[in-house]
Amino acid sequence: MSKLQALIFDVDGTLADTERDGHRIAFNQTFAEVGLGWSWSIELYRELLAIAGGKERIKAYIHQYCPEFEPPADLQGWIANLHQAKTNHYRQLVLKGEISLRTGVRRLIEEARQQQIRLAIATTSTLDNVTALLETNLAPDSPSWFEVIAAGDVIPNKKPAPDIYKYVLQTMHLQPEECLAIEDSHQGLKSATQAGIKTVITLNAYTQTDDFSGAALVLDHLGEPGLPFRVLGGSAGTATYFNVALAKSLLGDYSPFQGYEAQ
Ligand code: XBP
Ligand code: MG
Repeated sequence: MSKLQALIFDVDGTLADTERDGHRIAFNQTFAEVGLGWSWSIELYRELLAIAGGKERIKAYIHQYCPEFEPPADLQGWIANLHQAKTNHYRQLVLKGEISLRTGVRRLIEEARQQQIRLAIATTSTLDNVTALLETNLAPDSPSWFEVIAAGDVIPNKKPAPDIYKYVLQTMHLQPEECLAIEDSHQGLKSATQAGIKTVITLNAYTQTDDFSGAALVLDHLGEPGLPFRVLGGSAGTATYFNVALAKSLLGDYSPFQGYEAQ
């Protein structure tokens, strides 16, 4: 029996390029709505993405960039309300179809389902954001395709801490060696690998200069039969797009495709 039992997907930057034209826009819409005069440029947001979690990101921004800001007595409560408004704006963007899945994501998920590979999600983002993205872009019932959608504050320590991936393993009663994680960032790679899970990276414009040491494979995207991926780290043998057979080979399973070097 193959060691591969489950694929665990990150969301932001992995299932879809959600940050620059999604979350960042939703934050700015919210700041404008409440008259804060804050606006996160594409470049500033790149820096702020080093902080996982929207609430944590707002708090870090205040401390690093707003010395004149007079925090309300209940800063945590104030940030939570602001973040809920941001989540509402983000969901609207997603529900309008303004965020689409990345190359190969739908194909890989559907292939995994056909081959009874279990599916899970491990994300820092808010659960409502994830369900909106799945229902709008995959299928109305697609959240139920994932045995676990581990999101946001379900764990105390967000990525790069391993908590979110350990939560998925515990909930699914799986060992790390039975799973493969698909991520987009150094933070996500650290989180998954610290939980003992081999990790494939599909980088993006915000994460292309991240340190991906320790990744099983680094790709520009998952590819499609007619749209080969570029291998930027590790070895995919003769594969030109990421599928279940390649996932199995990365776990050292036998692969029907010649040329793979078991990792
Ligand atoms: C990326 C994150 C999230 C999003 C914003 O999550 O760090 O915080 O940037 O979403 P992922 P929230 O683990 O999927 O890459 O505002 O809901 O946190
Ligand atoms: Mg991500």
